[in-house]
Amino acid sequence: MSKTIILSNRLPLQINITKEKLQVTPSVGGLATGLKSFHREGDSIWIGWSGLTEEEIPVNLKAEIKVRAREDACITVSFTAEEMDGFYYGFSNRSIWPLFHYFTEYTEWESWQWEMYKKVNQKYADSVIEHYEEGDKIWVHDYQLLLVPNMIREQRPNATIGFFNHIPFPSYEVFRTMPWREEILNGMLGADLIGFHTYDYERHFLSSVRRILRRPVEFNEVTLANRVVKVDSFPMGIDYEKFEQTALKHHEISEDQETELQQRLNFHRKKSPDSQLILSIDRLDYTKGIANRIRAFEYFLEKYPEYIGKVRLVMLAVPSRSDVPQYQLLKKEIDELVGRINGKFATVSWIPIWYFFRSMPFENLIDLYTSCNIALLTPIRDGMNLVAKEYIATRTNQTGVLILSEMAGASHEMNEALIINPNNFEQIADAILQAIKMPKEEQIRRNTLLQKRLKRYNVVRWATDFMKALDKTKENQPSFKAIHISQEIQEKILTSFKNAKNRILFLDYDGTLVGFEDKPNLAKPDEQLLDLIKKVSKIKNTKVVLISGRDKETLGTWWKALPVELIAEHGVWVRKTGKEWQLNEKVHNNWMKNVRPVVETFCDRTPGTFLEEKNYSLAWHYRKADPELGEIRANELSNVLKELISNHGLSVLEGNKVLEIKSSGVNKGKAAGKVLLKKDYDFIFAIGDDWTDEFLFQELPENAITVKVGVKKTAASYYVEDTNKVRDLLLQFSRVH
Ligand code: ADQ
Repeated sequence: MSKTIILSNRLPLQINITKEKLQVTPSVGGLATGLKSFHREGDSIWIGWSGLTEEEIPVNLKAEIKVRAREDACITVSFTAEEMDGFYYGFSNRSIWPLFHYFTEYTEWESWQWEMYKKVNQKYADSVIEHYEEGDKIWVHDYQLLLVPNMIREQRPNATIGFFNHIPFPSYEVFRTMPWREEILNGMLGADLIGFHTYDYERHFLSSVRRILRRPVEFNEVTLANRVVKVDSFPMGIDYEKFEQTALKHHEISEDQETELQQRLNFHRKKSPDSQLILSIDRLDYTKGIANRIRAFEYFLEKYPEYIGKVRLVMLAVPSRSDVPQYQLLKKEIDELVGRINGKFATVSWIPIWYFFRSMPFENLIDLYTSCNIALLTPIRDGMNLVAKEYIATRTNQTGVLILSEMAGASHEMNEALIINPNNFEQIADAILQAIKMPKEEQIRRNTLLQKRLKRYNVVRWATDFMKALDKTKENQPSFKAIHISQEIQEKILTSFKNAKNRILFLDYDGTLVGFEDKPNLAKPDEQLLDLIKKVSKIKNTKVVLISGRDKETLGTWWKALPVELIAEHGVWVRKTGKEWQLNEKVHNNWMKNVRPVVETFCDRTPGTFLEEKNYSLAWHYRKADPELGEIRANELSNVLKELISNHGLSVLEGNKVLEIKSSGVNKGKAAGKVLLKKDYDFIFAIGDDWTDEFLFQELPENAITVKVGVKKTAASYYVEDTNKVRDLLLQFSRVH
């Protein structure tokens, strides 16, 4: 039976060795906590790092670790300390993490760390391959493994691969600063489905793909040479029931069963019943805005001194990544801040901040969530922030106020919280005041709505939705009617080529025989291509027709010496083999004087675009423009032109990064039809890459072999990936005879 392979940097369990004995504890952190429930309920295995380096594992415990992990359907991957240093503490946490959270001043670019990142990603990918069976689904998680999807794809081209990014994806302007940006994007695009927490992250990613890789992006789909990758947002939920049920039980336990922490909390509550506890929980990370939060709390006490002695900040910070210098500095900064503020405001019976720097067992988290009537979460950037959701889930009597940063992904779904800007102390101080004074009915009203939403979209629903969408990506792929020319199909085509008596080949030029250049005149045929076409056109009873939107002068010059027929400007001109150019259609160009100035204004307003004038058509090229602006302006120009030229027998052709205005009656299909009338061909072949070639595919008789270059919607029967494949196919033709 097929299974799901979950892959993340860390396993949901952390293995430690004390006195030669294994100790297994659950891992802390959003990903592990969230995904654990999905893993438990489904048929899946989880591959990841155990938390111990190879050096730390005594030989006699190696097997035991594997067995222990297997009990929880986990598979360990092991790394040396050096690998972890470069991959995890290095590139993951000194390059990607700060960059993706907009802390560009903290980013380091060390090529040895990048090399280690690649190496370790490859190890993870290899481990997946080792456990992969046909039909399995692979779900890769987070920023440490950005290269893995494509590494798996290279070894298992048909695998179903999903990728989810748990942290923000930064705007293009920030992402572009990364030295290995192409590699990172291509790595992620190895997946069939890429998920983010919010639409903004999705938008930023697509924008980077479009601008950096210059890949076509339509809505939320990226078209690659032979696949389409879907990108979507799936806001991660929590195991709502677990938090709700534990909180309900927590309220029922007798005093003597309470934890020590709960007893202390109760003691303080009894001593001053009007006092308020403000909770703050995070990993100790500079993105979480912990220092800002403390300063804002200080500002609150200064602005509203009547609350001195009545409000307390309960701050829990989990140690994290302590091998990275910024985290050590942050620890120092927080220690000092807490010390300074406690020193400044403390009275004999009250201190303003209770600070815990440690990981806490689950029941203590519940003690805190249920005992604090305000939660203050002020990240500067946060992919989602699950603590906000956990806090709301534990408020079983619906009281309590959540103050949440607008920079957390969770703020998009939690509008009923008090949403603040983490850099605006004034606003935070006022939000604390508002929270303290908020009537119970209002708290209940807000939390009821929040709880309803969080309960419905819990972590299992999140994971199920992602997996369903992943299945759909495979269903959607064959919606391209065209079939890929495999080795087997190629053989069949070659056989009918060989057996035919009269052959004709219609070949588009740009994007088919040659790749695109920034300027059209740079895409001249190279020697290898000229040689190849010469060979094919010399085969007996074989006619080669180059059919293009290009002007007759350029085509004529480039293909002067070859025995091929040329069709220029989409069919306006024909040059039979060895003859002069002839007008093929009755067209006029007196409309150009009215249309040219309109196109010119678009050239002026859109840097990188230019106008190409042909004899009977005008083409506006926007390949070199900023991709997003180019698309917007192309759409705008197309609409303007359609209005301008209506009833003039003209049409606007939308080609590959070009808009062309020409006579309506002229197209490649019509031109090819005329050529076919002259002779009875028993092998008709046509190949092209863009929209203008669709006329050709549609017009040709049913038995014609029509081939699209690239994966796009098409009327052609077959497709090949790129121009290299086209040349390869032509080479095979030339070798048949
Ligand atoms: P994190 O940055 O780890 O996750 P978060 O989403 O808040 O942040 O999750 C923290 C988790 O750790 C929570 O489940 C919480 O209960 C637990 N936790 C916190 N303090 C603890 C303590 N002292 N002891 C024990 N457990 C503690 C990353 C991204 C987030 C994203 C998640 C999930 O940075 O933005 O929400 O992944 O995608």
